[in-house]
Amino acid sequence: MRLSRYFLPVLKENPAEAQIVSHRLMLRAGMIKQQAAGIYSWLPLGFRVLKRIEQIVHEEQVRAGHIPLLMPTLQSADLWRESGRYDDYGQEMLRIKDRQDRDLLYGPTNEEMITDIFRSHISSYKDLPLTLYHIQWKFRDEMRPRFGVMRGREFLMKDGYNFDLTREDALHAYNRHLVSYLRTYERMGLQAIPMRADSGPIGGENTHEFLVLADTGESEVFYDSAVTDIRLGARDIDYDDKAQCQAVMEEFTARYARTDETHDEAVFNQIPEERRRSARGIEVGQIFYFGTKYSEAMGANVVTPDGSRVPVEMGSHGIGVSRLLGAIIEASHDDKGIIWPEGVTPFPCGIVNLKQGDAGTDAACDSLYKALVKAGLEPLYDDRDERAGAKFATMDLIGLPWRITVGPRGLANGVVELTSRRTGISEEMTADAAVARVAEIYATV
Ligand code: 5CA
Repeated sequence: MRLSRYFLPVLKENPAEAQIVSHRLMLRAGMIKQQAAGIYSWLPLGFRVLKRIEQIVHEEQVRAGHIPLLMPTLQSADLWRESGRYDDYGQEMLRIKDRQDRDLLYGPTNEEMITDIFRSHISSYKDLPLTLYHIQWKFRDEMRPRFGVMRGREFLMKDGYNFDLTREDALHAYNRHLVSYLRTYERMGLQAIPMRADSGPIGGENTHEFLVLADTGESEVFYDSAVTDIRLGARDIDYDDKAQCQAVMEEFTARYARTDETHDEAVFNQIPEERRRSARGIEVGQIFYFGTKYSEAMGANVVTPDGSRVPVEMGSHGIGVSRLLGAIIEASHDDKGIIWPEGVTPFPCGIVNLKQGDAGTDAACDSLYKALVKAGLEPLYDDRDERAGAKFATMDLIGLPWRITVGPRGLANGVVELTSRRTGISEEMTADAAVARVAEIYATV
């Protein structure tokens, strides 16, 4: 993409309405535009990151054996009357009437609808286990939408639902989700710690929230600092292996880590004092096991091997896809702008032409551009007729992890400059070597 032809409406000034750094940087980098309180348009740069995040979520869900589908944003109120949540959900639910005066709602979550799909088509244990998920817009009429995409009213969520015959199988689904979420967040360059939480309006006895530690987070959390030392890394996971998933779940949840809702001072105080931490965090996901809460209310039953009929065991599992953009920026920025982890960056690298209009640098940038595209690494090429300083400032603000700078002096020596956004370290090398290096970096992402 050539910047001269792109739509990147960066802001020079700090927008007054933004209270936290991620919101400020998303507005300044031209990623989003607010359309109403908590409702945003995703401008091209923000949209690219959103799609990258969605892609990672999809890949890790499919790897865990979960099946994608797509349910609508609008739902019939009747379904929610069956579970009893139409009245319980309160003012967060956006209620709508159609021209026939029928009650609809903009879905805040999909337990009822997925249970309806299940009961319409499945009635035997032979079709279990089954986990279905989608990535779809939700609406919650939050009392205080704020911090940009962090607490929106309209927001993108991945929500998945498992159906199992037994409690043991449903707990395996819970563990499988926990492991797949760890991998998902790590691929985005994030450490998200599973913490014991409260199940709120979703219900159920077992629930963990995934928290990214950040001073600007809305949740208050308490944990044993040892939890921050563990990583899933590249270990091989067999998602069908119950014992393995259970062992990973135990490894990541054995230590004290809780949100304020479940915090227990007496238990917390048993941790050695130097490891006790209280901090703030951003909730980027939550998993729930709630057994037969919805299946019983809505008559989603299955025939067991011995011929009896039982309500299906269920859980639901959510990732805050649009919130993740804010969380990643909170965790990865400096005073010049965003620093995207390679896994989610909108463009793998930028090209800066220091002397636009110079036949030599223009030709070198063009051939560099083509070589990167050929390697599957679409660059963002700043081909505007601007000062070098302005081009660098834009690149730093939008946070591409790698930048290749092409200038007449370097070209005279046959080199370009490859710069890491994270470390600021630059290295001179031939254009071919720079392409090879960037390709090598992304090969492992
Ligand atoms: N049905 C369950 C799981 S599928 C559910 O709705 N869970 S949830 O309420 O915890 O939401 C899942 C994730 O969506 C949260 O962890 C959070 O990351 C994200 N989320 C929730 N509310 C908002 C909001 N107002 N703005 C942005 N993201 C949100």
